[in-house]
Amino acid sequence: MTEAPERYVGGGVPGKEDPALITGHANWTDNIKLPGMLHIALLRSPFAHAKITHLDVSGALEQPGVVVAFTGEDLAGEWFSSQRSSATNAGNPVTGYGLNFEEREKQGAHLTAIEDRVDDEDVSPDVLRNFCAWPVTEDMKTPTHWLVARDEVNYMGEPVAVVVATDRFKAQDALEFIEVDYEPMDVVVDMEGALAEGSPLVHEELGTNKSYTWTLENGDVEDAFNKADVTLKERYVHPRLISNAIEPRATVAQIDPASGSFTLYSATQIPHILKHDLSEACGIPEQRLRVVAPDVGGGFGSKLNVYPEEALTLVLTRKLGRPVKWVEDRSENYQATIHGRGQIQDIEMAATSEGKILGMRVKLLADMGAYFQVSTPGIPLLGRHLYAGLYTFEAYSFECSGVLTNKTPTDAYRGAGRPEAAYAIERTMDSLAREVGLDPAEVRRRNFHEPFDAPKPNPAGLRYDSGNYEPALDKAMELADYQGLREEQRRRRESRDVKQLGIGFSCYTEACGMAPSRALAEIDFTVGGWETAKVRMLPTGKVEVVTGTSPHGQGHVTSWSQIAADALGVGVDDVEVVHGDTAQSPFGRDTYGSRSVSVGGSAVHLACQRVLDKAKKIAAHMLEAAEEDMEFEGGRFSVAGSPEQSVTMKEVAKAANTAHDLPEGVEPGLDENYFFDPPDWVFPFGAHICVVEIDTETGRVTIPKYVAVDDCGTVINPVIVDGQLHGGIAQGIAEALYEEARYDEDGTLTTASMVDYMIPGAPELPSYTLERTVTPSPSNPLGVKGIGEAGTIGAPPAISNAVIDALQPYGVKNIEKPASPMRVWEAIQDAQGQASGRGGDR
Ligand code: MCN
Repeated sequence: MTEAPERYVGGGVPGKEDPALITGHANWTDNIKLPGMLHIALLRSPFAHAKITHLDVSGALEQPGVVVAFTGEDLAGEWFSSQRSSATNAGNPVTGYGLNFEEREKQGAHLTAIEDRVDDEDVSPDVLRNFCAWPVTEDMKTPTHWLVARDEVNYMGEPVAVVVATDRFKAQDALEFIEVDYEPMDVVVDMEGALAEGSPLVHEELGTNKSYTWTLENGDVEDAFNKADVTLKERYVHPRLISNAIEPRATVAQIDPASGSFTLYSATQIPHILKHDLSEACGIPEQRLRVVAPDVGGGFGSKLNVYPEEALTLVLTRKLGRPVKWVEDRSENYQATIHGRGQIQDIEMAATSEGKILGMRVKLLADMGAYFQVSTPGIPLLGRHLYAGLYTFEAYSFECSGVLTNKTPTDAYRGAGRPEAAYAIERTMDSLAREVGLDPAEVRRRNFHEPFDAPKPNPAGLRYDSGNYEPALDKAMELADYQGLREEQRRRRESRDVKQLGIGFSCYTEACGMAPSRALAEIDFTVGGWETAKVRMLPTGKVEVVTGTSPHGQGHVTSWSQIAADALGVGVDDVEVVHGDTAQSPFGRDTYGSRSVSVGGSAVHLACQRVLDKAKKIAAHMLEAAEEDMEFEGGRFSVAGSPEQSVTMKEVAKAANTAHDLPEGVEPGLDENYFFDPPDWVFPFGAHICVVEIDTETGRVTIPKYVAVDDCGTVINPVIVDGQLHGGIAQGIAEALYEEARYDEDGTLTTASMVDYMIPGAPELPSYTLERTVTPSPSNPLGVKGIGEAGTIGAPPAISNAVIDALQPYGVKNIEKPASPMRVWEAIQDAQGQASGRGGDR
């Protein structure tokens, strides 16, 4: 056993999983090669809205290496059928379908005839409505979503047909030989247009493009506005974003014909949710489906989903009896993996002339795209209570309408609903500061909640766990040298420097670790908020931690090892962390919403406590002492007052395992489980200050300084936390200055590749100054709050505020995201034009 330091938690233990990931030894889904494996490629619609009038896949069948091809109509009977599971149960699932694969392959036959196709009437409408786990209102309109289109396509990139071949490239090449005719239909792209009288409909059968309207009111908003000295009205538009994980999606499905069991490997964030949903969708008994998330190269929310391709590989392996693989290419990633954001916000604020907020009205339009994925309708609502930010005031109202459009479905992208909320309130705070003539830091201070260490409701009625906001702001201002920056700004303004300086603040909070489960029921989220951990002390004193979380870049192996090593008094390298395989961790709620440390890390800690409690009983028995007299330190139990009477954890583990002499009633083994369902969410917060330099001749924005002081409660691993902030802030900078998924009026994604979709690289990013304050959370035993999304939530408003601040001499009030050189330059030209009476000519 390695010598354990006093405490690992809080130390920068080097990433245990990193060497494999950065030296080419990771096990990506695309590395999986199974004997007899087939590959699929999907024909995708080039139209955003069209009827399929003719579709014939037979041409593809004649191409080299092609085994079979299917239309959506062919596969319609594969989904959501209760009969399907009984068919699978009835002996060999391959022959159960009457498909003798070898024979068909020899004949090169077209397997479109499916004997037991299920009639539409037999398909439960509820499950057919897709994988959506979040019906947000009772009257929400949910489009029917066939995983491969049947007679109509509703966004560019929607799957229309699938080719199965002996290699990926042959499958891809054969797509060209599929005959398909489309009859284009009117396209709905813009949300306000979608809601206008007489707009074409995305889904005729729904009779409207509005899926739902969700409202909330807390306090007397009318009164707040009536008595206000100052009222503000702002509009912010959040373009769609594409998550661009380094590893695109990939999936391999394998059937074991002998047992009728299935294994699905997927580059997913959610193996457990996937297992449940696919078992229902494909009619595979849950106990016969194992889902494995091997090493996963990032997700940023986009892999928190259940996708048609995962279901397709599964039903095709069932049909064909051979392993089936699909690997996404980058253009598919742009068109057919969910997009994030896509909101129009109308924000009103009422305040006194001293800058004290009285009330807020928030009205959103949220772009759902053409169909619902797992959380599509709920994502904008994740921000519903957070538009109040860190501030206290009397009255708040919120309304959000989900709008269907002929575009790729939206869903969670890093922050998911919370960045939009933080952006709106923090931009509005700067507007308020300008309106009442206060420094932006001062206006925030005047509205902060007083420090609190027990749950306290915010103006929207949501309880924050703990908070102390001013120290973070003070620290950030000190690190940024705020006074010095303002002086430098004044100097540049006075000298009409070409490069103007802007200083932007963002004091954000966010909500992580959605819980407890019964509260999720109240917000209609149909999954639980708990997490589980199993901790086993092996006979040699080593430790195995099985977690229900599923890391894809967040370093859980390292963090969970630190937590377990501290709790059990072993070395960090004595702990093995197992994750991402439903056969090893049958229960879990996976990784998203920066929930893993507060819920999953806490579950590890609590399972360790159970191991410790049992070990203590055994140690007391070994030492012939009372259990109450046992002390535990540095991996050793000793008797209080007689430290020489002691046994090590390793000795206890061995005794527990041999079970030769255990106390009466104590079971052998040290193997404990914990399901942790936290009492509440956690609310990290922080203060970010961004300094921008704007070249007023070109509109180019650069960031010479970025300071972030974040508070995520107790820190488990400062190096990982800094890494999460680096990545998160980089994505925030991307959102504020570079990235935007754009569609033309025909619903064609015009930023459909990395050439057109501007992802910033290292040269565009600054070196960050990071600091922390620590306000422990009362919602979990570790006192931790999440950090995985904090940077992405805190950064965009700080950057946009800095851009607007730099352009104050020109009177610019708003520039839509991303503040590209063209937009900034145009705003300057417009302002100058107006100043010289030339306004309105561009
Ligand atoms: N941590 C810590 N101390 C704290 C808080 C967190 O040491 N007080 C550590 C944790 O132990 C964990 C890491 O920071 O190792 C992140 O923990 P947490 O904040 O709980 O977030 P999750 O692990 O649940 O990760 C999800 C979050 C989300 S929602 C997105 S999106 C995201 C993100 O994490 N996507 C990522 N970070 C990402 N990082 C990478 N590399 N790739 C992605 O796709």
